[in-house]
Amino acid sequence: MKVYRVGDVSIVLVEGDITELEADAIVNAANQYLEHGGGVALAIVRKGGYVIQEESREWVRRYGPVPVGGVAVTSAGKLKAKYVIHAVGPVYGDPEGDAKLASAIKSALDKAEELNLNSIAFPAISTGVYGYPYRIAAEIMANVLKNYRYRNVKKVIVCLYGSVAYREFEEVFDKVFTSS
Ligand code: AR6
Repeated sequence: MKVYRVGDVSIVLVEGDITELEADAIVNAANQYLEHGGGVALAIVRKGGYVIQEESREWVRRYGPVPVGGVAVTSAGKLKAKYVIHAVGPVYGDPEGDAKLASAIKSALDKAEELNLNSIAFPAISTGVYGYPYRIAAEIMANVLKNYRYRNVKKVIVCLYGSVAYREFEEVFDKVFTSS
């Protein structure tokens, strides 16, 4: 674990399973249809309960597919969190992908602020099925977290699955958060 600071906000890098974390919201790495069939999405539904999948389908029925770079919110079922914020990242190779990944992260923070939350936990969106290299995803995330205008949010957890992902994010975060 490692803690960085942006003003009075703590950015906490941890290695592990995001479904185990205590935070007001956990972010899911979702697809546009909120069909949680693999990766961290499936882990969230397995642990939190099928109610998360059902509420996700209801969200899509009501509002249509989530745009890439956008978010949707459901309850968190049996998870410790209050909400799951489903963020849709880009597939690696999308020419606008980097901007869309930044947008997905920023939109999740905006939603947390809108819900008046204190803490939020992110996985490494787009670095699994969607193929982003950890390093690029880490640079994009670090820059969004560094420049965001936080209001209520005081703690952002970034949860990496496995030591390879953790080390890559740590290297990038060390650089981005220690330079001014
Ligand atoms: N906790 C934290 N991180 C995890 C966990 C976990 N339990 N499980 C996997 N990861 P992915 P994407 C990491 O594929 O690339 C799904 O099918 C994983 O190692 O979950 O945005 C969705 O439904 C990787 O670093 O998301 C979409 O269709 C990161 O989470 C599609 O995949 C993201 O990997 C989204 O692809």
